[in-house]
Amino acid sequence: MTLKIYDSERSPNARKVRLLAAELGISLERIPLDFAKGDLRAPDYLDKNPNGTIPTIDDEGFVLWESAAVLLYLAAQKPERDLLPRDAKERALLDQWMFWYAAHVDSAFLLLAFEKVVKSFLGQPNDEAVIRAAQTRLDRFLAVLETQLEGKDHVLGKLTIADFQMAPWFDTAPRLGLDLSAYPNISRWLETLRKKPYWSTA
Ligand SMILES: N[C@@H](CCC(=O)N[C@@H](CS)C(=O)NCC(=O)O)C(=O)O
Repeated sequence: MTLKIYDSERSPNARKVRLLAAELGISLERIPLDFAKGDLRAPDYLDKNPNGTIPTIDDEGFVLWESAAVLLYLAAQKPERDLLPRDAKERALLDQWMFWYAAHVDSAFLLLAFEKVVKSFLGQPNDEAVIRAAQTRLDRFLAVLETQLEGKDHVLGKLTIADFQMAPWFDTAPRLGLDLSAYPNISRWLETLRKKPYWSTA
């Protein structure tokens, strides 16, 4: 199986997929796209992913975008690794945290990254109101994750794809000006994941 990923070193959303693929031993053919050169707006790419975002995967002609959907797809290729619970209630809890993160946290991280990283790269001024709104949302919802991680090594206790969905944005926290010291459980969880041999290279 040759699984292509349309990718960028700079993208935490693409990194979610690279990290999970490394954990599962799935090899990826990486196709790097350059934001600055307009690769994400090229007609050929928009045919694959009309959102013009990354990641997108192409598995022998099966094209899939949205990082959470890609994580679910990859984990389903290796059921024996048990990163996607089979028990209905455990699976429902996984879905709860995956949807929760996508709705509340991922979107706030994306806004912060756009304001603090992309705009400075483009030489555009920051919108302080957007930064404050993203920060307020993170303050609210990171407290929920902090409580969830109390006494646990992983979001659902044992390793699941929820960890891969969430951790890459936290790894970029310093670049976004986000101080994680107020979140000892999140910081501990991140340190546990960072011990994985592929974590710094995937
Ligand atoms: N919800 C999407 C978000 C994808 C996304 O926004 N990716 C960023 C990179 S981390 C991107 O492609 N940004 C370019 C743009 O919005 O034009 C996912 O999880 O895949």
